Amino acid sequence: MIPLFDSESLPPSQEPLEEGAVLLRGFATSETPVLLEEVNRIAQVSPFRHLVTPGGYTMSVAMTSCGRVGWVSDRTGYRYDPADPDTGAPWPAMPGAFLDLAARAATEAGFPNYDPDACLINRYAAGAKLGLHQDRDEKDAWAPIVSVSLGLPAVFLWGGKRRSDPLRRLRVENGDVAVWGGPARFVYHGVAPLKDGLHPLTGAVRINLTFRKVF
Ligand code: MD3
Ligand code: FE
Repeated sequence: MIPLFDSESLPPSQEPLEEGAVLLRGFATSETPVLLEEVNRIAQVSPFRHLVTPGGYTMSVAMTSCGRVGWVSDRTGYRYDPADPDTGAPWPAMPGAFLDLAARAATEAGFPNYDPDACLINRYAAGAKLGLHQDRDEKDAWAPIVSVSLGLPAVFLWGGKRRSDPLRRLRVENGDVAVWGGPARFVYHGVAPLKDGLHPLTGAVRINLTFRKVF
């Protein structure tokens, strides 16, 4: 098979980003077809939707969740909710393949015994982006966020502890896993607007899984 994106054919490698943060390139490449099947099953129960921010903007990224709680936003604020507000039902359970991958990646990054409560699933079409933010609604301020990239490549914008800190740009692609915890947990980050493209597994989109220890 001829890889569409060069680094998908490279062996896995570890790239330290800063203390508490590491990019595990290719860590999940062999698992991505199974992960995407699970995403599709989840989305049949809790469909992707464009959430509205408290400020009244509709997000360009479409989202769903699985696990004990899901991340939601509306005009009243954002929160983790045990029910999907669109269906009224609990979120789909976290698949075993998700938990297993997240725990292995966290261990590799120096965070053993990782047991996330939630996985937020983000879907990016061409032009979709995620503005600079911190993830700070989770109780455990040391436990990492584990991010798994699926499908089209993207550019992470990754700054420092202050919003005004300079940004680095980090290209990530199908099968790359990033882990941010401990001293790197409250780093400002975002995703640059997705470039058009076609990926054999996802077509015209990028999917990102972010695992969180919420409680
Ligand atoms: C966490 N999603 O859902 S994490 C999010 O590609 C989110 O959809 C990104 O940020 C996405 O909240 C993937 C990227 C990231 C980068 C730097 C971080 C997460 C980080 C630094 C500290 C903590
Ligand atoms: Fe985030």
